[in-house]
Amino acid sequence: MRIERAEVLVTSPGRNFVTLRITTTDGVVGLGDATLNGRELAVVSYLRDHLVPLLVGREANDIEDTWQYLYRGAYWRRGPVTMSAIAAVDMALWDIKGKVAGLPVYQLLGGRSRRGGLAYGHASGSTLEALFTSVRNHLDEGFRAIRIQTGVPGLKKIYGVGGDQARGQKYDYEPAGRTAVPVEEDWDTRFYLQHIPGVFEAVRAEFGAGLPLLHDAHHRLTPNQAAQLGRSLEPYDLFWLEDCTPAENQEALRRVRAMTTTPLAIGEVLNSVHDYQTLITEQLIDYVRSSVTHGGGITAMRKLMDFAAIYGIRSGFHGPTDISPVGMAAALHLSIALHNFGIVEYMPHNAQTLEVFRTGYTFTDGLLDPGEAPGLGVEVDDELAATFPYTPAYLPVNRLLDGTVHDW
Ligand code: EZ4
Ligand code: CO
Repeated sequence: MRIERAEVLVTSPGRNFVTLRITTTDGVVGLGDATLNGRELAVVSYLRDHLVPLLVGREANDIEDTWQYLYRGAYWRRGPVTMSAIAAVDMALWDIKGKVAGLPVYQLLGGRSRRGGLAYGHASGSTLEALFTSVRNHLDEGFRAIRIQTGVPGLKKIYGVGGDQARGQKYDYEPAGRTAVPVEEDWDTRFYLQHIPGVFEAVRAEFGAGLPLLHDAHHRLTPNQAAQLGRSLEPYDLFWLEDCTPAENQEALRRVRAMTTTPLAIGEVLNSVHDYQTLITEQLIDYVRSSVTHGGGITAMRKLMDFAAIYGIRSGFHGPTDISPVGMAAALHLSIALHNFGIVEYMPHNAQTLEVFRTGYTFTDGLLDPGEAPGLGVEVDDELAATFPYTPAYLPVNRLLDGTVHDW
């Protein structure tokens, strides 16, 4: 069974998604997600101009060989563009293998390790009252673990805070703005560090000790600041503190780790096992945060998670709306199969996206399940996809109050 055709679909049903579709000589179709938020067309070119011509005629069954051929064969290794493109090929080939076998992909990865994957939702509010409303909405929707992000007095617009909701409203946080240049947000670490412990104290007082709570510092702190935050949050028993320092400096986590028992997750911007080598071997983190979409696909993420398992480190795959339903499905098949699964992020896509991508995964009693359809279990509606053309959109840029560019 050879690869006959590979096409790159770009669609923007509310936000941009890049999908690779591979068709075999037997007429089997596989889908892969290659969405890289704010740099989508770079991956489109990598796929269309450089990978598709290499794929046509290759044996569709040989996933590992194709992965190595694309990774080592490029000479230029790693990086988000390369790894997202390889991920899409990898997912599409697993999708095909599952369809040919008549099995969901998780069965090919060793079968089920649990009933479902614990998912967390992302609650936010500009004020405590708005945050509580958002938490209640998530609890009503069935979430059993919740990430908490809030406005900070003195700052206008910061990471992770969407429009305030009324009770019963669906959450619609979308960081990428459909603007020609990025919107700018502001930041002051002192204001933030002074405010956040009180937020968690209030959330615990309102919602009790049992609810798993998470928080994302979005790469903004120094190791000392991260250690201070981790210590000040210890009384509130976080499930994790995410991306506390810029992820590319693995050694920075040594100091944070030595100073606090708050569990640490890192890596949504990392895309290779080598980015985690020190983090894993020195046990500096508790959760691997990469997505299957940006981490080189199921093949690469399985190896990374098996490496992490030896050190007692678990998965916490990135699952924002900029991971397409195809990428989400791939993450769920892997999550359900891994022994060292921890939690998975779930930010439901909007209705238009779920018309373009018909999914088979389910969310019940706080748990996500990839479903039993052969392959990944996601189909794309071409004609509908084509009615949503690519629209430039960018993640925000962040500045300190004096105008200095800071990590967003
Ligand atoms: O900034 O998905 O944990 N989630 C996050 C996200 C990321 C965006 C980047 O595309 O930090 O909101
Ligand atoms: Co994050």
